[in-house]
Amino acid sequence: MDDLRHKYLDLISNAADEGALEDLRVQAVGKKGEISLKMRELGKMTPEERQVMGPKLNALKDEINSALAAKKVALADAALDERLKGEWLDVTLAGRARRQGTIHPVSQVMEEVTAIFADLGFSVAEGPQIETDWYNFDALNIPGHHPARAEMDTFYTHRAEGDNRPPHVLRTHTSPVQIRSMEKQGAPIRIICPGRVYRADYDQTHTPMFHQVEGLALDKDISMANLKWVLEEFFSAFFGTHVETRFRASHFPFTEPSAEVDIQCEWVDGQVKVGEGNDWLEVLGSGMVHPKVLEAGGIDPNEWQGFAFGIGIDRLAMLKYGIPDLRAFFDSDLRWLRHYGFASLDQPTLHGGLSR
Ligand code: 2NL
Repeated sequence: MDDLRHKYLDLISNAADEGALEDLRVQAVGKKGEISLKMRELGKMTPEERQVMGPKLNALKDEINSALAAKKVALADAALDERLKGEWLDVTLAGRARRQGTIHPVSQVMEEVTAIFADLGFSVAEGPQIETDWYNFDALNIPGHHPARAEMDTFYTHRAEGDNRPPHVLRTHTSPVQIRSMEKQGAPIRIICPGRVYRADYDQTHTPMFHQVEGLALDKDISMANLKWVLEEFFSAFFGTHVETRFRASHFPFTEPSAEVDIQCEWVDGQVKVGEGNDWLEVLGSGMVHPKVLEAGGIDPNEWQGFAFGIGIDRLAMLKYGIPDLRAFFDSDLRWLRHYGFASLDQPTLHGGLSR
């Protein structure tokens, strides 16, 4: 009995893993194990022998089972310790530095423009970039033979062969958003419509996609005088200095009368400076909304009138932030974006002087 006891307690304490431990269990207390065989021999003993040997064998079996169970727990603990050592990780270490992205000058200027016009009582309206030719042209009093409709300027979508409906177009201005807004909310209305527009044109100063913001104000008695005040207020806030405007008579199909608007500027060392000075820079088109356009938007031109204007956001960004080349705007060159981009938390507010 003592030999058996020492043998198995030794083997158990030296078992290397759970597999070895299971082999030992089978070998000692399994059905055909050494201890089990001894217990079977009890039957051949005298009752007196049995009375002594029975309890001793039972006690030995219990002791071995306990040793097996204790060793199993010890092995599992050791395995866990080993894993924890290998997988240990210092969660208090500083993270790997990652470069922050920047806000594109176009996005920055859109936010600035939106903030200024919000202060003047205009809300923002948005609409689809793929339009029907009615919203993009007809509703704006641009007839079928007008040069703006010429294939070279407008991107047309594809129609299946035999489908003779007029194709959709990539909007060439954000005016369709204003037609949709007039239809939806009627007059009075004061909105600006910023967004992407598309024209088939690519050179030093034109990209096939660019950004525009149009404005629309309709009420009972809105005049060109209100337009001039709103635009001077806008440019002065945007450039952070008093800016005079000059209106020159012009022509657009969607306004009557129409005016092109110049802002006061000055050339210093080959660079244009807005405000002050005696030079003029053309920056936008505007006018009183044409009665036919009001009608297209479901508004009675005998009751309502107002102004509209359109201005290029990309060029505003170039002017304000001294960016020389328009095409670089859309190259996604990270060096350019880091140089001309804005910190994401440096958002424009009127009380913060818009930026910087
Ligand atoms: C430009 C400047 C302009 C408008 C856009 C407009 C929109 C509606 C009605 C009337 Cl819904 N006008 N927008 C007005 C004048 C000029 O864009 O230089 N365009 C060629």
